[in-house]
Amino acid sequence: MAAKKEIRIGLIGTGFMGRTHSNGYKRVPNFFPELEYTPVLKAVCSRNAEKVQAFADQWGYESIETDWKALIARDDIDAVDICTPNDTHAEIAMAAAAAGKMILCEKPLSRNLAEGEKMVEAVEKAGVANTVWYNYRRLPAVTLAKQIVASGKLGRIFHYRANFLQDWTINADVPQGGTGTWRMDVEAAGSGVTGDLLAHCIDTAMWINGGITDVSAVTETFVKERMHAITGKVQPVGIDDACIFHCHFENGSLGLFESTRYARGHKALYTLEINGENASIRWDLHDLNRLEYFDHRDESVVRGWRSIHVTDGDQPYMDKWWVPGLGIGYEHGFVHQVADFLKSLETGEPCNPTFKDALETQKVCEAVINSAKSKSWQDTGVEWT
Ligand code: SOE
Repeated sequence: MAAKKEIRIGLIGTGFMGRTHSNGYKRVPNFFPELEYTPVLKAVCSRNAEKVQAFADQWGYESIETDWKALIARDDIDAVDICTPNDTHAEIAMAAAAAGKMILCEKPLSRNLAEGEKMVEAVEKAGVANTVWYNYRRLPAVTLAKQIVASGKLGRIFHYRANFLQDWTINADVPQGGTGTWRMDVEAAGSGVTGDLLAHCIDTAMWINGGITDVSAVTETFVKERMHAITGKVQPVGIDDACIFHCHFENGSLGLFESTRYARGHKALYTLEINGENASIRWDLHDLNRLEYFDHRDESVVRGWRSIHVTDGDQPYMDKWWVPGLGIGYEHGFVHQVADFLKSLETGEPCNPTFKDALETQKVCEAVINSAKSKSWQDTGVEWT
């Protein structure tokens, strides 16, 4: 077998996403042995030397850095993976692009559109491979949903509906800012559920159903003040705790989206449903290997919702895993993204969503926040190809 070409990874950030991405890099060589490229866990970076060393030992990184600029300056790093809070994405990505590194950036691309635009400009000017980790696209049932819609089985699409519900911030004692709770701080995160959770739903929606042209949104911040974990002061909360918006898609269908961190009992309930003139599909993250499908053209005596267990080798990604009937999990979306990224280096095709694609999601997020503030419909300016 020909020797593999190495892609030497420099990971920045050792939180939840640092772990999911590292797991992706580690699994790929075993399950995608045909790829020309293989990831090498060269260095991991985080500010605390002791903690980052423990992370390196646990995940098998060869070395550590405590300053991301030092990591980017290294000649033995080919690709920089950004897993740090949103307020650092732009600075790190622009420096990495200037240094000629490939970039894999955790979602959302940026805190806002202006930052995102600079990031897109930077990677395009540098001509470096880039991708954004919108991981749910690469769960087999979601990829299958995309393929079914693209095949035309649903006919004309009327409705796209998505929810992303959580309940972890109901307690007013949850602080804002700092490790683990930076998502609560508007300075670090850019927005609340809109950028953190609805961004996933928007990315999947536009991928499957095309561009979102205009939006009308309401947001709410239920707990108005929280202590800041870094300053220790009680400060106004600037993020949206909940957001509901409706919209038009370019194809004439209507969209309805809801996200909140105040839905008691829901930890990460991402659901989507698409209704077309002939057929409908729906999916639920809590039962992620299943895609439900209803086809009105079925003979009436057997017509009904089919529950498709997406575990067959003919279905997306499933030839890589076990045998039909045996499902996979949340973490596999990240494994698939690593594999697709490496494959894109072989083919020269972009690994979607690229920074440019993710900027379109950013445009919708920005229009949603502006709509809620101005209590008016907002055009998104999305250019979806
Ligand atoms: C927030 O709790 C969060 O971890 C998001 O940041 C992720 O993107 C989402 O996939 C799960 O929930």
